[in-house]
Amino acid sequence: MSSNDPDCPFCGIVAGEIPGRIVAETDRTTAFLDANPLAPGHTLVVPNDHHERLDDLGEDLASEVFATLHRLTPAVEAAVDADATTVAFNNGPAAGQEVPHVHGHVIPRFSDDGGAPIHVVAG
Ligand code: D5M
Repeated sequence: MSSNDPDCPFCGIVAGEIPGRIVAETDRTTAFLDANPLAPGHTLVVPNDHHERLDDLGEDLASEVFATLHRLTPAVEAAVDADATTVAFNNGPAAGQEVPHVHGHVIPRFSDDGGAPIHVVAG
């Protein structure tokens, strides 16, 4: 059984009701390109079920989200010939989380991009 929020854009992408550039899927997770990328190849990984915060996930689902991030990160890096990646979650509105559906950011980094910490805040 999956839980879905009709007002959530990421639930819409997972359900195929909102256009999304999906790059990977497992039974319980989906990865798609960020619509407002901080670097070429910026990808988001979400649990298919709607949960607002990381701490709302059961340990099994949290592990599956991390496993997808773990597999995807080198693939994203290779796809855009990046030198590194920033992998991050904004967990709650005070941390800059704008879409209330858990998502991990995979942001390609390049040796000439300055190496500054990225503040993963939309807008
Ligand atoms: O990051 C939310 C991220 O989600 C931000 O980088 C833009 C992205 N976003 C918002 N709507 C969409 C859709 N429809 N497709 C793809 N990407 C999207 P946060 O950590 O919540 O600040």
